Amino acid sequence: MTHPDPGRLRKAPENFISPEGVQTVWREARAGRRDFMRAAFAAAAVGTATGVRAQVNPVPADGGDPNIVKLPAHTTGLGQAVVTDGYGKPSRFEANVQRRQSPGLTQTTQASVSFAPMQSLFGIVTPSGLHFERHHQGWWDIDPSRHRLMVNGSDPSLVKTPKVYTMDELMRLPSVSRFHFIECGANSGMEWGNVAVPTVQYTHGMLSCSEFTGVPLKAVLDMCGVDYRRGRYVLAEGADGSSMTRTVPMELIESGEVLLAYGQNGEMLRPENGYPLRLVVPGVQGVSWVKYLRRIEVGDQPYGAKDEVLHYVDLMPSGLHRQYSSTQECKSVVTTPSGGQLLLDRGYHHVSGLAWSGRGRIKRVDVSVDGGANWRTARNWR
Ligand SMILES: Nc1nc2c(c(=O)[nH]1)N[C@H]1C(S)=C(S)[C@@H](COP(=O)(O)O)O[C@H]1N2
Ligand SMILES: [Mo]
Repeated sequence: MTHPDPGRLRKAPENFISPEGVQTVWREARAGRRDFMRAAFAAAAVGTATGVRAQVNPVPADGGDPNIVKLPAHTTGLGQAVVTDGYGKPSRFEANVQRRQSPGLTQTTQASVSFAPMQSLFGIVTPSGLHFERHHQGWWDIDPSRHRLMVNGSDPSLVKTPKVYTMDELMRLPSVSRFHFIECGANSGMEWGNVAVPTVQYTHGMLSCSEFTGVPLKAVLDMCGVDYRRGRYVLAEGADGSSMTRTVPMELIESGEVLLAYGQNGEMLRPENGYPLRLVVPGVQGVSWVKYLRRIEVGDQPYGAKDEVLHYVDLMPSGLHRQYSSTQECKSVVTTPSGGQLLLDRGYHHVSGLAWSGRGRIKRVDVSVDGGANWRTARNWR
């Protein structure tokens, strides 16, 4: 394949807007001027010359690219020692790749959301430190030696032996490691209105994907002697102050896919993502993935918790609300080039993006660059 022209791309504005710029946006948002945000970010995009991703080789007219002929310090000097940093961090040149909150979106930062920088990521895995966050009452770093998971029945006859597990007891059980995406039910809803910041981070950034490690919930319910004939629902309860509780239908658990997860991308869950224990409910909207999971109750009917009958309901075309929304439907998004990025040249541009579905594997993605008149099948990331 030949790449005729260097098709340069300018990064999305959130990668180089100044701290002062963000402050201004916050101030204006507090004053109720949401439209100002769009304008501010657009201005930031125009006002700076930095952020060009690919430089054309700056070969001087008299010849000799200094990037080749002048030996840099890293070629002639001694590098950094091992364990300069006991937990390695990204390059300083990547410091702008951050999860961010949408200025002015929520009143408090504890009941809020941060968006993953989709425009800067590759493949399907979200680095744990960039995973989106959604907290209803702030996050905690809970001492795992004092964390407990209780399993009981809404009625004593539904669970033969109710049990309380320590983390050590759960982590002794046979585990599985699987890649799953998690998406907040509100993700991409911002596109319905006037999204405050028109970049893929803020329109689709409540989506992340990790390799989760944990014990199938089914295995633990089996150990507790659950009556699966009558116990058709489970209530999952978190330990934070938000009283996050969600009903999970037993079919999902019986499929073996629902996990009591403690691992995320090869290490323990991050505190922001539910350390030391969270529920993983593949294909189901994020709110059911209860973090800081402390209790599982088996019941014979749905629970009607606030986060399923009042919040996280879907408005249907009839005007009625659907409760217990659960499956995340098939979606896709182009991450590069995307909102806020600017094509500086005609020529070769790599188009990449993501597709995901709560109903199983994505087999194929078709892409149109002319508004749907023509379609081409995309290459898979593998
Ligand atoms: N205990 C608890 N679990 C929770 C929440 C919460 O606030 N508290 N938020 C839920 C929502 S709405 C979402 S989208 C996901 C977000 O998970 P993350 O913060 O790991 O991205 O966690 C869910 N589980
Ligand atoms: Mo959510």
